[in-house]
Amino acid sequence: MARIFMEGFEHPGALHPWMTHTDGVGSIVGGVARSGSYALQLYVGGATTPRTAYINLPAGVQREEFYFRVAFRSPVVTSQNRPLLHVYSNTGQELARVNIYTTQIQVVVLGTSRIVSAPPASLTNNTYYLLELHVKMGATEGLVELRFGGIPLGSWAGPVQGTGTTIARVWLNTLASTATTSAVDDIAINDADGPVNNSWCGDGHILALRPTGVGDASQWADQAGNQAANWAAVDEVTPDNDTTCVVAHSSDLVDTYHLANATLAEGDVIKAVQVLARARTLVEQGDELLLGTRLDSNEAWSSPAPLLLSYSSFVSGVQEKAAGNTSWNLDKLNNLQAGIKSGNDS
Ligand SMILES: [Ca+2]
Ligand SMILES: [Ca+2]
Repeated sequence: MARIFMEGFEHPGALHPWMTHTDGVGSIVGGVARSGSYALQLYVGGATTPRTAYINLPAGVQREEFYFRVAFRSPVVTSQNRPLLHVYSNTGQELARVNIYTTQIQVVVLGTSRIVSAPPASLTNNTYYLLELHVKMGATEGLVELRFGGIPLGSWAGPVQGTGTTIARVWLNTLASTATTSAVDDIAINDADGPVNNSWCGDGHILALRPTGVGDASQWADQAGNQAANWAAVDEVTPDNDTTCVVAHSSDLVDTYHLANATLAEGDVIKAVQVLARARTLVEQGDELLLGTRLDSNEAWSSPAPLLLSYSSFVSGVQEKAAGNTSWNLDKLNNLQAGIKSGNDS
């Protein structure tokens, strides 16, 4: 593990795996993206309760140390305290919180203000900024470090433990009280392990490449029977669930799809690839789905994931290396096929 999570919010209408606070705001919208076409919007809309969205990290990827990255923009950067990012332990305790003010950024560690810094430049409304936070738990030798736009803004060493043992939940808060153009995008989490992506996430853009053609395998069926090919049933931007979809009625059936070509700027590098799909089981909860990639004749599949009766989002493991443990490049990315495989039929 190293890059354990990334989210570009390129699936409008499908917030999962992000969950909203019980007062329920948080939607994937166009027009305010930093990368791709969509971003997560959080706003209050006249109420006073802060709006939040959060993810719970599965037990298998919880760690004592993470590097977080979030790009955020707000129409109303004011002198008022705007909590942006919260990091919680597995006992539900807030380990660290980043507050944004017009001229100040503050990190609160276990309830006490530990880092206070001016931003490198005064914050401008409706402009994206990159915020990174390093949290290392420790009863006495914990560490919290803050970067803004890639520039170190402060650190604090001391107890970062509380009652928990791992970092288990990430919250995002609204930055706006009334306007609707606040947004977050390009979220990434690295742990400290592995040969790559094992430290600060740095700048980065998360792009979606959707199916554009049939791949080497086409064993699923076009459920509606009204598409030119399987890939055309799974290429839409806003998921239409059962309206157009592919279906498998037995295990080990594979569909792979060629993807739209990516465009990179000079000097861009590809750090990781992940396959995302929306899926459900038709009959019995517990049927499984695998997600993977095919590059030339090399396939890489994630572990089987159990499906629910209603649609939800699934992601493959993050593939930091291409076939043969080689680095990704544009040629490999543009030859890559995304795949689905039916798992056990429970
Ligand atoms: Ca995006
Ligand atoms: Ca579809």
